[in-house]
Amino acid sequence: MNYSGIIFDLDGVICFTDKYHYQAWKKMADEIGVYFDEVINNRLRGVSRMASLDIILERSKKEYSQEEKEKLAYEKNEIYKELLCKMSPADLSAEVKDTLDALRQKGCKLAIGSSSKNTKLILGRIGLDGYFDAISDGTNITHSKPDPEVFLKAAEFLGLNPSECLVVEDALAGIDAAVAGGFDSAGIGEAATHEKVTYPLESFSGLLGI
Ligand code: B16
Ligand code: MG
Repeated sequence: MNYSGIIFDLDGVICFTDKYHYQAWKKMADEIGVYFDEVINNRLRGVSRMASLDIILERSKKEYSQEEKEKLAYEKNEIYKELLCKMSPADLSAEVKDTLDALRQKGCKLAIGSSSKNTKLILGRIGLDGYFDAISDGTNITHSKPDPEVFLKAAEFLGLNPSECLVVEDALAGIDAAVAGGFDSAGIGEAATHEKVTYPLESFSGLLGI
C-alpha cells in the first residue's frame, strides 16, 4: 500500500443504510402522494439529502418552496434516524473490520469522507465511534459529491496531500469527486465500473492487495 491515508465513503462501503434511506423516503413520498420506487432510490446513492429530495420531486405535480422542501427533508431525516436505531455492531462485517485493522497495522491513516450528516450517529451505531483518524462529512461541506470538497477536507484533516491518499467509493459520483480532487480511487460495486477508477475491486478486502 503506497498511500499514507485512505479516505472511505460510509454508506455502501463501510456499511449499508440504503434500505433505511429507501423506507424513510418512501414514507415521505407516500404522504405527499408522489410515486417512488427502488429504481429511483438507486439514483440517490452518494447524493446529498436535498439533491435526493429534488430527484424524488421530479415526479410531483406540485411546486414546493424552499421552506416546504426543508420541512420534507427534515421529516424524512427524523424517520431515517429512528430506523438507524435498528443498526448495531453486527452491521459491521468482519471483512470490513479486519481490513480496516490490517490497513492501520500497515501504518495508514484512516478517514471518512461521506455526504451524510448522520455520519457520527451511524459510526456510533456500528461500534466505530472514535475509530477513524479524521471525519469529513455532510456537516463540514457546502458542495456535495461529485464536488471533491468532502475528500479535500478529509485529506486536510489528516494533514496529507490528495496525491498521498486513496479514496474508496461505491458511487459513480464519488469517483468523479475523487478524480476532480486529484485522488487515486478504489471502486466497489457500481463504482468499480467507472472508466476513471484507479483500482476496480471485487470486495472490500481487495484493498489489501493494493
Ligand atoms: P444524510 P455516503 C450518502 O452517504 C448516501 O449514500 C446518500 O444516499 C445520502 O442521501 C447522503 O449520504 C446524505 O445522507 O441524509 O444522512 O445526510 O455514501 O456519501 O456515505
Ligand atoms: Mg456511498
